[in-house]
Amino acid sequence: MAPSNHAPIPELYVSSDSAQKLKADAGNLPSWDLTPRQICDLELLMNGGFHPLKGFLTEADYDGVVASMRLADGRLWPMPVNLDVSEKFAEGIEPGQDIALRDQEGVILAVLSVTDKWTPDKSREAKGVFGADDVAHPAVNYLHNTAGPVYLGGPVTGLQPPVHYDFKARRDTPNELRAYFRKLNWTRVVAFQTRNPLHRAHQELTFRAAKEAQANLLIHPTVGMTKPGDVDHFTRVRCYEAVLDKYPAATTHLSLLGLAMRMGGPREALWHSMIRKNHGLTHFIVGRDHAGPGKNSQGKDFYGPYDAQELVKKHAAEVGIEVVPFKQMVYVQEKAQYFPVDEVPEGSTVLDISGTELRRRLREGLDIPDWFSFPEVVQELRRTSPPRARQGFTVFFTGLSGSGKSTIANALMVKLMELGGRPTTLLDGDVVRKHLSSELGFSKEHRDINIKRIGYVASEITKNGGIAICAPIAPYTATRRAVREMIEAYGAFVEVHVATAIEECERRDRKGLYKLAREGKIKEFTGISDPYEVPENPELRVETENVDVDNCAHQVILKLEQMGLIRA
Ligand code: PPS
Repeated sequence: MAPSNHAPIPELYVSSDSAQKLKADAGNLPSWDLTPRQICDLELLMNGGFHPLKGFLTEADYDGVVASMRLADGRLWPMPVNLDVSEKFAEGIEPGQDIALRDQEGVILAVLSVTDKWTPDKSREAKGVFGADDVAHPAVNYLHNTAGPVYLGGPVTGLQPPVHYDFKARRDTPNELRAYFRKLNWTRVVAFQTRNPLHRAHQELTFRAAKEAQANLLIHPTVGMTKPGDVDHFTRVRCYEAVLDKYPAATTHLSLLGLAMRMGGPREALWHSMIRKNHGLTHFIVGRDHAGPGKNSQGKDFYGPYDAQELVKKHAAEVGIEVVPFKQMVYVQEKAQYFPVDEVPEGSTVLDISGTELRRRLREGLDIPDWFSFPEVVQELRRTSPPRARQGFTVFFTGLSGSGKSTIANALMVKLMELGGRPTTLLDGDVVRKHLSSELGFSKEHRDINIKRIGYVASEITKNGGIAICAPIAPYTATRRAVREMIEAYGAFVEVHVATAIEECERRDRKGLYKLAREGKIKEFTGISDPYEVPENPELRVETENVDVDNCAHQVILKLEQMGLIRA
């Protein structure tokens, strides 16, 4: 258990003199450039947020955590915190060696003394930790498609915290929060974890929780990494600041937590409660579907709505924090007031706006009523989420060589330019290969790099309010999904499968490439000697046989209209 709430928690930092010396020496060590998620994890390791961990998990600790939420010595820890690296980097590292951990600018933040190196069974990890090996779960998708294949474990020596340029004054380490509570003599403090903007239901819930626990309130939003597609943290923090004056200043504090969430439901909720204990909290609110990842690939919820509450309650004594469980809050029209869903007076009218419905209203520029949120919050959200018809988006054509992608993409581009309103860029397969990817071939690795480059450029165009039309073959589902995630952070991603059959592409053979591929003169040719994974759920599938180009492009225009992206 963490030390009592007002005593300092152990950190992994050395003194600044030692840090200077270690940094000078670490210049010669092999160094690993940390990913954004690893930077979040490292910060919480170093500042005691992940107490009792003293570094990245060893293999024995990892095995225990995956199987039964326990470190090798039996202490509770529900979430793997690993340093995942590439095979290439791992080849040169042996246990017993130190490595420098650098941020994305190359600054050394810590030294890892490697004690363990292993290749994890990621399916076992997915099933054990997240309950299913299903990439519809964001953390499972991350595990399989982003995390490196080899894990390094061992103790960490902290040299300096990662630098943050935003909201500096609102970020607190566990010891800073503990000192703050000590100074104000706050002996009971309840934490509210959130990855969403605060609306009236949240305010009501937090008021009630503080009252129930007879405690002060810490609004403790996660600003590290949250679920793909969430409102970005800059907007959210502006929203939190906008409503802070609606809370009693003497008993409420706002602090930002740089945690990288996994959306792991019950295990994640338990993890959150331990992190809060480390930050000096005495109570922790767990609401409905805490850290829920959404639906699985069968369209069902990964976890029950109150599973998280149950698991946190079960371990609360061991963690040393009290759970304040909450049912979903809903608005009762007749009473003009919020109630927990199980306390609604009989026969009354319940109003609620789901997250999906809120996004729809923002997208379509529709009314968001005062009973739901605060005008200041809605104004902030509208600033960053203008209606869809004013947002950027990406149309991503995929299909075999010669399927007609480029021709349809060109026609679409002209039609969109006729409509006007947004700058439009065409990233055609051949053109990209000439300008962006001229050094790449057609191995899986090179194709993936090529598509991710296209995705990156398209995401920048989308972010800045333009239209990107992409037309590569993009044969792999996982890569297309990665691009979708990159783009959906900023606007819509419209996948269009140009479903021309291989026989027809080969019959057309406009560039004579199929003939060469059949003769073995072009290797790894998609559809002949290399795979094409057909998209399962594209936004649109167009057939090109016996349909002219104009008609195909028009189908895309209709789809864009239907999605509210253009007003033709
Ligand atoms: S990928 O897989 O998405 O990276 O491919 P892409 O960048 O779209 O490039 C496809 C164009 O390159 C030509 N070409 C090949 N295609 C597939 N396989 C092999 N081995 C190959 N070698 C060259 C081909 O002209 C493709 O253009 P399109 O417009 O698709 O016909």
